[in-house]
Amino acid sequence: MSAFPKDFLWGGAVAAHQFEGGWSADGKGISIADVMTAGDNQTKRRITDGVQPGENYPNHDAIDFYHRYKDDVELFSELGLKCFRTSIAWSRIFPKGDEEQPNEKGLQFYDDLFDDLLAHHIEPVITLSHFEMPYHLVQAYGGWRNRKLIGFFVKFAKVVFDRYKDKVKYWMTFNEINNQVGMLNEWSLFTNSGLIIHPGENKEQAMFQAAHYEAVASALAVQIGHTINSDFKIGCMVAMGPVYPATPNPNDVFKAERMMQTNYYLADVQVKGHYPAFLEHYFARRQFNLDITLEDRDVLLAGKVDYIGFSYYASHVIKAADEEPTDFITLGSNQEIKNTTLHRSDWGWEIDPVGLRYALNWFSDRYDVPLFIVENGLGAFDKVEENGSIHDDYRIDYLRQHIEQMKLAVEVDGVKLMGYTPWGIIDLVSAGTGQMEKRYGVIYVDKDDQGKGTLARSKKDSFDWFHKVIQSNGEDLT
Ligand code: P53
Repeated sequence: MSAFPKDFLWGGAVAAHQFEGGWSADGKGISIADVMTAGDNQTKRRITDGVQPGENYPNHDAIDFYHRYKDDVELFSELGLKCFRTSIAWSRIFPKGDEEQPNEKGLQFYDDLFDDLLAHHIEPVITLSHFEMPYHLVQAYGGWRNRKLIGFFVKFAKVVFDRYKDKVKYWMTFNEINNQVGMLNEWSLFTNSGLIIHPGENKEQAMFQAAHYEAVASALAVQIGHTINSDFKIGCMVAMGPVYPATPNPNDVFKAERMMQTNYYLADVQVKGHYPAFLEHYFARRQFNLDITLEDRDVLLAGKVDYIGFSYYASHVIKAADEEPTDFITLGSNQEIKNTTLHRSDWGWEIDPVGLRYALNWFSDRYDVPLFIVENGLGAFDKVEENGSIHDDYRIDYLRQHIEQMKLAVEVDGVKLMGYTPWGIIDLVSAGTGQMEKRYGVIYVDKDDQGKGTLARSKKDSFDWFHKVIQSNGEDLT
């Protein structure tokens, strides 16, 4: 008997802008991902003022799934996936974001894709907004700092809920909605919310305003979705990076607790339907001028999500500064230190399988809704051998160790878990760095950081391994 229920959703995860390509195909508009250049471990991605000639925009062509989806779905089927998590590129449906009528060709693409997945018995799991809002909404409205964005998003949600109501059951509203809170940097404000901070503007206030409008939009989408099809399961999606104290010094322990709040405050808002007390108090103390109305509060309460989707890659270790008063967010004083008990990926992300069990228990203790691990994985350089094979035992080890801990959480700790979709099941463009060579996939794609390659797909050793894991419902991890 398996520890996992028989309908456990083994799958793979991606996001439209990171793998579809076809950035201007069939009427698609420019998205915020289309104005981000390639970077690497040392070089940050730049946000350009519109699409500029001569720049390298890796998301424009990505891995060209848009034109190759049939072959790729065949591979997913061979892998044995029960579900496939992707997003709907908002700018395929509403190219500028504020149109009256949706773009039929964009809608048709996802009809064809979902039909194809369903024909292969693969359940689509769909994120509505995954770092890819129409760029026009940034230019004309200032992104999510503008309340009008709620209306545009809700319209988009309604159109796709209506259209795919008989094809898609599992939805999520905003991908890693809390990244902007935890990172509070130029990249996260732009990718999460389309915010470009004006000189002199209080970026923390702008971010909380944007996150609030997103939470309201999410709650409205949940309500509308449930009226369109009462079987819909609509979740939130948060990035979970457990924060450990550097020492048993109570100041470090409390600082770590404060940093944890950045992980979960938006889960509180979306699962419980209201802001946590520490944050209401923080807003007042900081004298933020936030547009949060009584009607908004009713909406939040009426639009609670059905489950928590979350990403888990790594944990963090935090040290309190001596003279610093510990508060919810302390700008520019992020004393993250290395965890000497763990190994790191080539990109410096700490590898902590037990942290996944910790995260599952943490969520399960705080919230009474099922959980869904919708991202987890190892970004690594892969080497293609002379004969074309790729021996990615490091990736197999990573996934195996995380699945072992996930299993303990289910079997021993009683965590209610819906499924597991490793990130970037097919190699794709990294969100953080814009690289192709930060690879997560069990399927290799022949393309490098300069954009060169045949785009041919091939199976890594992890492909057969993961296939066996799925076939045995998580029992055979050898
Ligand atoms: P990449 C951190 C930094 C950037 C994006 O990340 C992140 C995280 C993790 O919290 O978010 C997710 O590609 C995101 C995906 C992304 C994946 O992590 O920088 O939802 O879009 O690709 C992995 O290695």
